Amino acid sequence: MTTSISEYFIHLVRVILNLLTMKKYLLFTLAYFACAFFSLRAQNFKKADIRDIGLFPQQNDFRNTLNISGIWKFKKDSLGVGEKEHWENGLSESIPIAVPGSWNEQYENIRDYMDIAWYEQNTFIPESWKSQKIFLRFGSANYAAKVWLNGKPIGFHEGGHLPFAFEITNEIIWGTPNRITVQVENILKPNRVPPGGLAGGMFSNNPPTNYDFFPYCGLERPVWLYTVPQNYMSDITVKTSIRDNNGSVLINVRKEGISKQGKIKLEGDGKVIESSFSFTKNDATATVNVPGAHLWNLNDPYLYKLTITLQEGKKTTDRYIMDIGIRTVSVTDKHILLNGKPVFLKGFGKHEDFAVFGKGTAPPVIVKDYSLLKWIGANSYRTSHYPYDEEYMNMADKEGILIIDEIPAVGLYFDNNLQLINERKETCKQQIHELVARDKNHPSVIMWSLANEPVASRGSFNLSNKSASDSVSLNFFRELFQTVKTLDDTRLSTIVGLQNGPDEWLGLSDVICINRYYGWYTQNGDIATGAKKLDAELDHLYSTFHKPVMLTEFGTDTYPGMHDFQSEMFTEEYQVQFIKAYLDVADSKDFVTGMHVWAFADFKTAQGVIRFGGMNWKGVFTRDRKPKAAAFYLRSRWTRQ
Ligand code: GCB
Repeated sequence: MTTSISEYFIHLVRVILNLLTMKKYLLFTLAYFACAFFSLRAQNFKKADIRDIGLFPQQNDFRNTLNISGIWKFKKDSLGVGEKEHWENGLSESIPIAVPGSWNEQYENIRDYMDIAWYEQNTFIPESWKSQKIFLRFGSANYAAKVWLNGKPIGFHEGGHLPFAFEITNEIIWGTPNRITVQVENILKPNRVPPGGLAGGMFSNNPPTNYDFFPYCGLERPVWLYTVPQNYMSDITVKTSIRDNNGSVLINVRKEGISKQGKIKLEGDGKVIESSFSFTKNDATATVNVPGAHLWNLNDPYLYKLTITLQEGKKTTDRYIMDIGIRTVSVTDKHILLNGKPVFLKGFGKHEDFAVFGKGTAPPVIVKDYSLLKWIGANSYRTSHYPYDEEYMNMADKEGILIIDEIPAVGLYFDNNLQLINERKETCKQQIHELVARDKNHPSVIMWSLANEPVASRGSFNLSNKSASDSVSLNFFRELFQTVKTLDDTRLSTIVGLQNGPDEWLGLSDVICINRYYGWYTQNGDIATGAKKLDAELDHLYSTFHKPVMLTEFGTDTYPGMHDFQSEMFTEEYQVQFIKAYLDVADSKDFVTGMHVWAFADFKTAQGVIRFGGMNWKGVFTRDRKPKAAAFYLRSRWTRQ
């Protein structure tokens, strides 16, 4: 067969076209694999597993801990180039930053920086840890965090005030420092909890939060390395009940690995009670009866020492020790009951907030706050508006202070954007799971708070009940209540309602919790009329719901040192008169089960016209914990026999 020149030419063109198409495919294939490679890399950021936060790191004969808080390296990433430039391989041109601590207060020019920043710390891992499983745990990272170890992606977590941990055993390099890199991102966004990045609204302010406290960010709680044995307890849940004089302690143990049995030792009141358990799959349950139990109470917060061990025959292979309180919490139509007896909650809504520390864990402030709570005669507080550092919870157990434990669901609103609403709902549910996992064994925690002041629509104090009764918002809250009740049937739960806010959601709560400011935000300067409005509303709420009612907030901005003879807003006298009027109204109603003054101490907010100097001045103590006149007034009233 002969080939003409023209045929040859056509063939050549075809070959070239084929090659070009192949090249196109080649390029396409290369691009595909590159994308797959990078997305695989992204997938390597494992979502933090809730099962890793149940047990706080513990140093004992089977477990080790190393607190790696201190001065870390820090670098802003306002252009968002860190990941592309692989900052996880070492931070250049960094500045020092304290961990724990909010970054906003540590330099004069990053107060309002709400974006991405990188942290780095380098540390050896002790040789003696080699045979164990090793975890890296963050008390919190506000708001979202990605973690690398020695340049390898380890995991991510979202949500600003709860702990997360990752196992890092296989990524450790022995005999040389290991580089821990954390990218923290705190862009204020409407789909987050709490929501931010919204213009206008009730808190038309800067930075644009949808809530009334400064959106501090960074690694705000301690960072730990810790170990557990290869076969270990990953969680312990303790529930207590009382019949007559006798206590009953129901213990659930969850394990990882091959252990089949364990032992329980409960020590207290001069007695030791021992018991044992066997696992079915990974879970074991045991009940310890405590005849004549020494109950955990407000004036006598008695704690038993509970030791749980895993056993292989006679050999102990893991141990966890915790303090537990035997007590019950319940509710009638008028009262909260502690150990079957009515308890009236006296105390405050608080904040984690202090100069320079921001929202960073500050142990001297924690101790000081408990000493002031005791001094003033308070018996309780609410962790408004997010979970606090774990040391607050440990102290509450020891000091006999009752806690209303709140998830960060402040500033929720229901517009027509279903997608945003659903994203926030899923985040709230995750936060409930994490909070219960973290705090379920604290006798001090008596109630879960699932939201503070949700509104039907943003932007006004005139909130229509119509949109609150729609199925979207009602189902939203029903789901949150269902979630918490399924996880914990031993405590109460509530959502905190806003003044002029809708009633519909309140009925889902075990205790009707409301924040009221008649005589402050409304009825300005007129405490007497404000108190009358409160009186009428309390009666209305009780006759509607037949449930105990509690004021979770009431107070006035009070500039320390400002005085007058006649009632005048912002003076110390006005704060005293306002608090007195509200407490008097509450005393006249047998269904009011608690009064929490807003707030314990002055605290930093975003800037706006109602926040002079970027501060909320409703503290009964100043930000540096000095008493205003109201502190002495409350002490005289709350310590009276
Ligand atoms: C509220 C909020 C709280 C505010 C307070 C106030 O109702 O729950 O976060 O700080 O009022 O002082 O306006």
